[in-house]
Amino acid sequence: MQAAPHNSAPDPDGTSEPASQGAPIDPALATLRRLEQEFARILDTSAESSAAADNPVSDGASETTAGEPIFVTRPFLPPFDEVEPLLRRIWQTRVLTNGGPYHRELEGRLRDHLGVPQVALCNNATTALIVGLRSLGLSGEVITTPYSFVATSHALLWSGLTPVFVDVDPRTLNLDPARIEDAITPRTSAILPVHCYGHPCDVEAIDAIARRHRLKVIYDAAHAFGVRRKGRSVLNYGDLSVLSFHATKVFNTFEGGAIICADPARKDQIDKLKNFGHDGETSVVDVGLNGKMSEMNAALGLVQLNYVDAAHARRQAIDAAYREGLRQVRGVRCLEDSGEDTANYAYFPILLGPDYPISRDALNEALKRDGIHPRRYFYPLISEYPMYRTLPSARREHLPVAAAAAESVLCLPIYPDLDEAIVARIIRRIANP
Ligand code: T4K
Repeated sequence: MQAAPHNSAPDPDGTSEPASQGAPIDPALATLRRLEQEFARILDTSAESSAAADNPVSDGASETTAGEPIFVTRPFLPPFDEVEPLLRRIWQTRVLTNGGPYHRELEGRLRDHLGVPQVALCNNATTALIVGLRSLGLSGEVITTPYSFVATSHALLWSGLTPVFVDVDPRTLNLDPARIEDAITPRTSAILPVHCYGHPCDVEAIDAIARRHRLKVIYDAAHAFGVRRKGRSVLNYGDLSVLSFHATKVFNTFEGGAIICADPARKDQIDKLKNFGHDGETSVVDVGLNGKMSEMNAALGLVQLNYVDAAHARRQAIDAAYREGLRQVRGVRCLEDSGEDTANYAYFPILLGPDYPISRDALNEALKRDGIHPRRYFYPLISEYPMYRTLPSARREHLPVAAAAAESVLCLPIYPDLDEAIVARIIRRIANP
């Protein structure tokens, strides 16, 4: 944890008097500051300084030190002292992988934490998608979104499946259910939607279409850890959901992922697929791969889970501060929630309209000159990469909403220990480009 001394942010535009002198610029920033202090207390400073000494990624010299770049995200790390005993245990037992005790414990804790029936841990979400697709026995075409990280469609190509791109809903930037049925052909076997930025898809509409046409649904839920809708986890929709625990995600195990499913028999099949297809020492039942999570990653996950609620509160406060600060800025639209009752604040995308004074790319460059590094997630569209662009469904005229979003979106920095003064500074810079 970076226990940042407040108000030490560089202020290249020289307009930061209120925040840089310690007075928050609005109530949302005041809440953010309070939670920042609570969060620092939760993460006990002695553990923090040993972590800082041992690991440059958690360097106690905070991002608010003048000149340090501020990235779109910075992985959360728990106090190293709390991880160490679990690592020692691994050294004692020499159980390093292949479904060891930490792996089993983390699956159980995640089931409870997320409120889902079955969790199969994997080494990352990309492998988990490939394993999940294999488990469903798909063939032919799969309907998916072009507005995502490229791993979503790459998993289809690795599985010998053809992506069919369908445009997104302008309100949520998730796959638009109203356009799915037109894309269904006799070759369609499944739908692969993405809960983009952690905002749920229209899961009821998608599941109804899938039932009508006897299609499988596998949600790419890489961004959707902890998201709940109508009182239940969004991961409980469809046949499968796939989570990412990559360093940049709200819950990280350095690298990692998981497949969520309802049925113990399906989990058993997935567990075999992620272990080369082995079913016992001398039996191989399918063309599996190595998708297992190691004990080291699982141990880290167990400690991380103790901090997800505090980290969530900080993300929520940062989200609120951005929304409040950008509310009056002409030409800036903050993407709204899409019906979740628990959001996870994984990303903070803004969309710049024609009435914003400069282009998205010009703002991106201006922020970078100030040491702030937002990201254009998701630009370019997946459908524009060379291995996809010749597909008929990749034509831009079929994907106008996604194409417009890719040209106008900027994801602002959001992570639990992002300093309130930096948030204020980003808001000011966007308001005065
Ligand atoms: N489906 C969806 C919808 C996804 O978004 C993703 C991954 C996947 C599937 C596949 O999940 P995994 O197989 O990875 O589990 C990042 C991530 O690498 C990728 O996991 C993520 N989505 C995607 C949206 O973003 P990059 O190339 O933008 O990441 P990178 O390395 O530039 O990191 C962004 C910033 O984070 C850096 O500027 C600094 C900071 N950072 C990053 C890392 C890795 C750190 O401070 N420390 C770190 O260790 O792709």
